[in-house]
This record gives sequence, C-alpha cells and structure tokens, in this order.
Amino acid sequence: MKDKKTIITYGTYDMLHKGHMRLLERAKALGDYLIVGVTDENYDRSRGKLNVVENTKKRIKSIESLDFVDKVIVETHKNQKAEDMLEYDVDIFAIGDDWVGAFDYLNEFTHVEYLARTEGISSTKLRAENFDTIKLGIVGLGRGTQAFIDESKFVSNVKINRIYSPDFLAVKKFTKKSDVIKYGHDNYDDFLDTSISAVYIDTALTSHYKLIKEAIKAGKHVLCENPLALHKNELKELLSLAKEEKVLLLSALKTAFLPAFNQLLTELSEGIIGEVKEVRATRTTLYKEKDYPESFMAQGATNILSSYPSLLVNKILGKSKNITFFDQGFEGYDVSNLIVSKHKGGAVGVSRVATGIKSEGDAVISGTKGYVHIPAPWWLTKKFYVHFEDEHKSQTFNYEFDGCGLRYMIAEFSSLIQRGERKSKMLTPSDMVGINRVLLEYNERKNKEKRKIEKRKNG
Ligand code: C2G
Repeated sequence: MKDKKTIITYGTYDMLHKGHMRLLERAKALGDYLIVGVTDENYDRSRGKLNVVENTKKRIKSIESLDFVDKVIVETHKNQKAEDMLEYDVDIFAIGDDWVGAFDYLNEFTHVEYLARTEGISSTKLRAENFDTIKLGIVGLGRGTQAFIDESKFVSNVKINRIYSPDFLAVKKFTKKSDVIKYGHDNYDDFLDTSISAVYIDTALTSHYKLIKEAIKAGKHVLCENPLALHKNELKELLSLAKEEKVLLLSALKTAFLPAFNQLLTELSEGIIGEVKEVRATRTTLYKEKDYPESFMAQGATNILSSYPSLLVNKILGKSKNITFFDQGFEGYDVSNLIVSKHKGGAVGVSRVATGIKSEGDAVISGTKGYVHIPAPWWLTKKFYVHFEDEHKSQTFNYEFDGCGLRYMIAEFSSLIQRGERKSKMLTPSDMVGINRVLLEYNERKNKEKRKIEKRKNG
C-alpha cells in the first residue's frame, strides 16, 4: 500500500486566473502529491492554441509559485500523459470537465477524474480584456490573398478589414465579394493613414522594399513575403529603420512558424543525429504560364524560391561563409540554381531551387549519428523521419496541421505585437539577414556580370 496518493493534471495556464487555481486546489485535495504539467509553446500551437500570451517560462514560474503544487513538469507532446503516468506512478489524473470523455482512454493507466470548470472566467476573456485586437491591412491583391484572410480567422487577436492595391477595379470587385474586407484603397498613403496598426505585403518582389519602407515610416508593423529587399544594403536599412521606429518587421516565411519545423530544430539542437554536417533541401515549382506573367518569372528562381531552402540551411547550420552558384538561365534570368554554401565546422548546405525544372521537394539533414528525412513538400513540414545505421531505432515525428499553415505565422506576428515584442525567436532579424544573404549575393553577382557585358558592348 502506497503511503501517498499522487495526482497529475495538465494545462496551459495562460494569465493564471481563479478558474485555474480552483481546479488545482481541488485536484490537490484528491490526494497528497500534485504534479502539474505545463504545456510548452510548440505543443500548444500544434494542438491549435495559437493565442497564448505568456511564454512557457513565465507560465511555469506562476505554477511553481503556488504552495499546493508539489512538482512542475513540461508537456511537449501528445502521448506524454500516458508516459508520465507510468513514470510517476500516478493514482489520479484530474482535468476540467470541458474535457469530459476526451481522456477516458487514460483509465487504462490511472483513474481519470473530471472536475467542474469555473464559470465566467477564462484566459480567452482575459486576453480580450487586456489586449487590443490588431487591425491589419493587406497590401496587394493576388492568388494568396484569400488564403491569408481565411487562415487569419483562426487567430483570435487579429482583425483584417482593409486592402490596398493600385488596381482600382480589382479592389472594388474584391471588397464587394468579401465577407471581412470592408474597405478598399487604391492610394497607399490613404491606406496607411487609417487605424490599421500592421500590414501584410504580398506584391511583386521588386516593390517590397518601397512598400515596407513607407509602412514602417507610417509606424506600422510589417509582415512581408520574402525577400524583403533585392539589394544587400536595402535589407539592412529596413531592419534598422524598423528598430528606430520601434515596429516589428517580419519575413512571411510560413515554414519558420510551423510546429513540426520548430520541433525538428529542437531535436537537432539536442543532438538527435549527432553533429549536423550537411543540409540539403530542394524547392521547385513550375508556375503555369497562364496564371503567372513573364514579369513574375523574370524575377528568377533564386529570388522567388531560395528563401525556403536557405531558411532550413541557416537555421540549422548558421551563417553561410562562402556561397557557390550553379545556375541555369533563360533570357537573362535563372530558371534553376544549385546553391552550395560552407558553414561553421566545415558543414555544407545544398539548396536547390527551380522554376524551369521539376524535382523532388524533400530535405535531408545528415549528422554524425544519423539523418533526418522530411518528405516533400518539406516546407509544409508535418512529418519527419529520423534514421540511424540500425533501422530498428528509427523514429517518426508527426505534427499534422489544418489549413495551409499560414495561421501559425499570423498568430506569431500578432502575438508579438500584442506583447510589445519586436523580435520573433522563430525568425530573428539575424536569421532574416542570413537567409537573404544567398539571394542578395546572387543578385549582386548577376548585376556585376550585367554591368561588365554592358561595358563591353558600349566600349
Ligand atoms: N479551467 C477551469 N475553469 C476555467 C478555466 C480553466 O477549471 N474557467 C481548467 C481547465 O479545465 C483545465 C485547467 O484549468 O483543467 C487548465 O486550463 P487551460 O490552461 O485552458 O489548459 P487546457 O487547454 O485545458 O489544457 O494537455 C493540456 C490539457 O489537456 C488541458
């Protein structure tokens, strides 16, 4: 017979309130020793909790400060509850009755007890009372606009009601049809001169720099499709301007914010495959001529696509030291590029992009003890496999998500603004510089070549 009864419970405990405390007190009263599992950010995002305001460290601290809590652990994945129950020899699993039925399967491991939830209080309510909703305006009207709007509906702290595009008729048509966009603008200054506090820019790559600069100067936070700029000094200028104006500037690289992608980075940093020596990632898209004008294609495969493989390479291996390009061109622009970069400790990055050649869009990360394979399309990371010399030890990580993945990025952007933060840990300003180094360097070399040819022609 055990001398003490152990109870376990789990939760996010964002902005710890009376409802949480009452639940924990009653849970403790069921026995002698109370273990509380606090969910980490990545796990919360993977289970659809996108609007948590406090970070894991802060939430753990709040729970640790309660004298009736005996032990705090971190919950990082779906199957952890059963594992914890065996590890801590748990007698009772207690949880609020908003979860009735959901955890019946755990009766196999322990006794499951649903406790009445406290009415009238919730983290959602507190967030709504304490933080303003972010009013966001969309810049550009393209193929991705509707998806962005649809995905933003899953993020509770953001509201989209304005759009800008120089095409007056297109704006008019769009606002008439849309259930959320009420105001359309064909003048950028007028658009910026409204109550919006943030913009999302998705236009031709050549116009990003100018549109971002004006938005920052108007005091707006900016989320913009990558590349933010096409010349080296322009990117640095934008980042320092954002710092000066105290606004957030973030590249809209959705992969960087996906739960599986972040889990992968955690696993790698914990050494799951030893020391990483090579990262290889491919992204190819054959854009249909009827949907995309020649001017889009003329931006070149490297400018259009390289940010994604560069994200993986730079996030894992850090800064690229020297970069070699093996490009194939067509009438002055590249339709494919094999980009090889060197990194700390001699590690090698291989990024392949193409708009004129089709290939397998997967990624392989090789280390001294094993390798990770992310199946195509790796940039919509959901699943990844870890392989070792001994195949029996292989592991699969699975983080399915709904929609097209944009909601995680929109949630991070709006949560940072709400919290008054100006840097995302998932995509820092130095990550953005590192990721863009590849295409900026490529553009610089191309421009030099062009100038040489012109000079020869004229001379
Ligand atoms: N709770 C409550 N009364 C409220 C609000 C919350 O009793 N007014 C309870 C919930 O039922 C839950 C705990 O407080 O048992 C923590 O709630 P959340 O922070 O919302 O966490 P939740 O998403 O319910 O996490 O693995 C995580 C768990 O499955 C539950």
